Amino acid sequence: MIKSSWLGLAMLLYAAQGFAGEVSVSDVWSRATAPGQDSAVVGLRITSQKEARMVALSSPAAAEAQMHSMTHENGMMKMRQLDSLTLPAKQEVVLGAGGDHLMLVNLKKPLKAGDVVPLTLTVQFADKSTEKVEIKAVVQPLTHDHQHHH
Ligand SMILES: [Cu+2]
Repeated sequence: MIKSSWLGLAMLLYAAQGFAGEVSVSDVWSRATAPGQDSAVVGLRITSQKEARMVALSSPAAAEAQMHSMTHENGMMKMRQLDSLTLPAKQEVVLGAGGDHLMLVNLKKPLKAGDVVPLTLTVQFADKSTEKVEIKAVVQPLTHDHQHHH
């Protein structure tokens, strides 16, 4: 009995961290929405053992989930939707720390601190095979210094 519940817990942790085959994901976060805000940034750390590209993502929490890049042009912050994100082999890619990030667009309801938002990432390898990675973003409190304007 004890053995099986430990196994259950281990499997739960395994799933929560999003380890699936070649791709591992950790530190998945989003941020509570301000009143009237209907999009939210998602950050994470992702490592693929083989060279790959993130080609799609989706979440039941939003009408759309997108990959974005953020650049500064003429003193203005600009976000651009990306078709894919490159994942070099065995190299951790950090999303959400000021540059490339994921974005939930047209949220079905506001995000509150402590909410858990499921997402599905689709990663494609050089041989065109794909892997789906199920992850869960933990919603952090809205703070001033991390505001992400769209
Ligand atoms: Cu964005």
